[in-house]
Amino acid sequence: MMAAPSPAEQIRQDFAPPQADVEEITRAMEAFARGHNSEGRRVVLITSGGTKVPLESRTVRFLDNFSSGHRGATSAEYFLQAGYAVIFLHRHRSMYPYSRRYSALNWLDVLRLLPCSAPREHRVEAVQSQLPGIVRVLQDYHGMKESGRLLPIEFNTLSDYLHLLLAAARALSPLGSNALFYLAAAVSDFYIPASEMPEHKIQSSSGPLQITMKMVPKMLSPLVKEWAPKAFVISFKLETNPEILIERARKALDTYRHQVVVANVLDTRRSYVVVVTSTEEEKLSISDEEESVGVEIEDKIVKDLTLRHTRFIEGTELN
Ligand code: PAZ
Repeated sequence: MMAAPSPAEQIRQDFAPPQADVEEITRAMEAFARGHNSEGRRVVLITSGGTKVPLESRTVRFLDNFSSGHRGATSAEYFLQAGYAVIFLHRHRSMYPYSRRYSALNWLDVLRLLPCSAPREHRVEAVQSQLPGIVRVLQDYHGMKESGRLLPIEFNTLSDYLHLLLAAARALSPLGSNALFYLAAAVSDFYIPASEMPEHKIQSSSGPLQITMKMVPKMLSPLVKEWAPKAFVISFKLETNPEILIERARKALDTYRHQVVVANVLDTRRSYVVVVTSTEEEKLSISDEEESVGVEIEDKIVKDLTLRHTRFIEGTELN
């Protein structure tokens, strides 16, 4: 009997070649990680946003999910604030650190034309009252850019995501326990192998659609065991039923043997999470009062996790 392919082989065999230039991005991630590590800085890989699973190879239709990328983009800001260098692996057009605060704006409503003295010339001005907190945000954004501590990398499809996660794990592996994986993206559990996917648009004239999807290989298992075995790894678990949340988070910890699962429920994910480890369940929440003054749950999550990461590096946090 033939052995089942490893997740890395399954990705190469079953998925369309990535649209992203994985080799070039890998070199950029390696140089980024090496450079910051040599300056004594920890490096976090944040995954963020949902994934798009094509149903046809010349894709007209795809399966998507709800994730906006808010968790990943917001957490990236707090990791930068905590002194980390951040590789931000995010879905194209999902939320982005700093600009995420204004993602609901229509820019044309924020900009105003000012007449100039020269005929037919105009200047453009932003209406500051429509951009709450913009001065501070601009200062933080430009400060972060000058520091060179954010490496943004985009993915479009599930295939891109899987190839880039593998590449990122290999780039961060040499950092040992100084590397942190913060896997907040909502990744599809199902896909159609490239060899079974129709090339052209599925015709509605053929009647109701029945599709069979395969399980996406679980990347956490080889990540923890082979690709970056010394790193501090945090996965997220989302459920809609609060009653099974902790049990599912514990199951993930037992299966993959990584350090932390951050458990959250769809409807309450902005104000309540549980940080689950093999020995603890730490509940983090945002009160109405905190919310009214702009406190964000990601601030608490990142504070909690960076402390655990320090203890992990020092060997005082349970592995
Ligand atoms: O991206 P977002 O801010 O809208 O949502 C965040 C989240 C719920 C996707 C994240 O916290 C999470 O739980 N990610 C893992 C989802 C899962 O695969 O279980």
